[in-house]
Amino acid sequence: MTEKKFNRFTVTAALPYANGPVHIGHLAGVYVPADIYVRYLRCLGRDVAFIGGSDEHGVAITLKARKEGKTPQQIVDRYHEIIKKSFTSFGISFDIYSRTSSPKHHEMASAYFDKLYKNGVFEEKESWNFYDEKADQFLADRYIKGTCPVCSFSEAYGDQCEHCGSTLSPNELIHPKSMLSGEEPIMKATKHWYFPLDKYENFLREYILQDHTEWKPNVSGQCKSWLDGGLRARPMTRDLGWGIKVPIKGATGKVLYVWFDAPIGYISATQEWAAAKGKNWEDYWKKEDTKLVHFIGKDNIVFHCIIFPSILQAEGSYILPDNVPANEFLNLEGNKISTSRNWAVWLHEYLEDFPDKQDVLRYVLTANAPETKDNDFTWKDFQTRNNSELVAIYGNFVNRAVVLTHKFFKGEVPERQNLQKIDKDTLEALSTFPDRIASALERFKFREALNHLMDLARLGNKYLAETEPWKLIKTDLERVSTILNVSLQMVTSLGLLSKPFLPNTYHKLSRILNFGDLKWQDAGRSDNLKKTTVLGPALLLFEKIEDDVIEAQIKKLMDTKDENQETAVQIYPIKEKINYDDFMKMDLRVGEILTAEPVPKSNKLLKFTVDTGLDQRTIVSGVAKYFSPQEMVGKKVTVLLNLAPRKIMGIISQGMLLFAENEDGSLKSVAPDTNATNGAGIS
Ligand code: B3M
Ligand code: ZN
Repeated sequence: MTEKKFNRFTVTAALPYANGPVHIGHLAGVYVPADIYVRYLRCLGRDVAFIGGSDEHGVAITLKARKEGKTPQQIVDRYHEIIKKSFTSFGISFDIYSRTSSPKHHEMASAYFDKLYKNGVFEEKESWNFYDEKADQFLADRYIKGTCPVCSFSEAYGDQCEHCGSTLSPNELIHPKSMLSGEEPIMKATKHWYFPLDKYENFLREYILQDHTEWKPNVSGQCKSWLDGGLRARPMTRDLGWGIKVPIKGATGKVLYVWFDAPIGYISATQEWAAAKGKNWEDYWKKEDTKLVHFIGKDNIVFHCIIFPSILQAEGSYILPDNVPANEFLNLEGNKISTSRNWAVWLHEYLEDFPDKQDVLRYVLTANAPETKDNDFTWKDFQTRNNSELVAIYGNFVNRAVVLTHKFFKGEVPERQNLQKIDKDTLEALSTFPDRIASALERFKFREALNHLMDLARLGNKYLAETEPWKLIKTDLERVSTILNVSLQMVTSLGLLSKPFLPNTYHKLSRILNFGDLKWQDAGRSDNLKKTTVLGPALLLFEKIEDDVIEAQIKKLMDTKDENQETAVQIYPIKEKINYDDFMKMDLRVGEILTAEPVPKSNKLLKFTVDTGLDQRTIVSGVAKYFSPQEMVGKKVTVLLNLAPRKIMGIISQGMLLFAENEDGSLKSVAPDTNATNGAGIS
């Protein structure tokens, strides 16, 4: 397939929810790769719009507001500023960082909805939802809590049990309660406007699986499983007070679904930016020669590859995303990053603890990026990469070439003559780096591109190690002159090619080498630095990070874990008293696992066939994180036999297996010893 020629680039980065600060997981997953890509495009002189902003609607923000006794607007005002400031300080070079609570966005998103409505795109449907009579409002899934039907965790949300990870719907909860009034909610009819996603299956199959075979496998794979799982119409309105009012009659008290309005935020932000720059925003969203790229985390793939393109297609005048190079997740010290448990390295705190070390974190998060699978960030790895790679390879090479030039040639770039084979081979190798790096960047392979950059620094160190100019100074100054000239040509290209990855380091090198107006296109040449050039002072590019600094960061994190441990145990205060008869209603038996298998589209559930001594039945448990199917087969278990059957991920689960939860959240099976017979009663 011939590579399409683009004259313009619209690059978006996922709009972070304005209900908390940004952490290294966001940076690794979305913002650092996006920023590298746009800086690279700008190095090529391309016409780029880099669009960002805060996502300020949705239930999560209203929950945060309730928890803090603030209004949603106060919450988003606070975090929008914190996020925007930390992106700016870190060097994420948005052309605009807007926000979806802006009047401009409200106007754009409701006009977009209205156009689809008038074109008859939506299906109006009535559904039954939980309603809190005391609070006089419908309840979003997250506003309902109850007992999980899978693991009996008493604090499960209406959409998900955070304990066993099961995806739930509110009517599966046992004893649901409204988080607004604490009362048991009633079911009440409500009307919503559904986008007929099912009608876009053929379009999506062609758009994703035929027209864009170049998409990352983790992205197209997830899209294919969504398509194969069958698409269904999805409501694009919600019964919520906070959000963009639905601009049609009969929709009082309803707002646009956050995932309808937020991606349109990319468009409204572009309109805002273009107006300020005297540009035409439609060039960036409606011209076929514009390449639209969305940088996101894997949890946003369905919204950016399935729903948003269908909504764009339904309107008919927009281009479609040309690529969505989603990254996987970054974990922290072996655990999932968690905002609620404060298990994170916050960007604004990093900037306080490591002033002027933005490039170090950019480097580590790129070198360790979760591009194809989840990856882990550890502070030891951060220290090792800084000390063994940035200091010992990159900084060491630059420093030796510059210091020796100052020492032996008063800082003047010496001339090159009588090239030997090693000089010619090295300059030949130098000329290959720009294409190697550009090719990787064009394919969104940022780890690979950064590794090529470091290979250039490794080549420089190897060249100096093999030519040892410091030993020739007394005997062959001409040779030293040539060696340092070759080295400085390499340092110049290293600087030019570093600009997308390590912008601060690029600026330092441009001051050291005075290569002011050289461009990306000059990188790889052997004649960039002229003999007349006088070098600036040898600035320190990177400094060693000592053990005590890292130990302090690890301690800070582990203290958070200890706090969580305490709360983890407190999560289960003793439940309300019951009488003997209540207990005797439960029919607990000894059972045995006959078969075990994962549940499709869930990484938390296992489906068992259990021999209960009375029958063989299917039971679904949220234990996949702690047990493999293989290790469960043959295990004796305790079964709650007479729990009403529940439909979980489409599977009828007839009963429940009992597990004990350790302080760290891990589960252990509760089982009689092996000689108890299947069906034996437990009381
Ligand atoms: N606010 C980010 C998230 O899911 C979500 C992205 C919107 S991009 C239009 O955490
Ligand atoms: Zn559960």
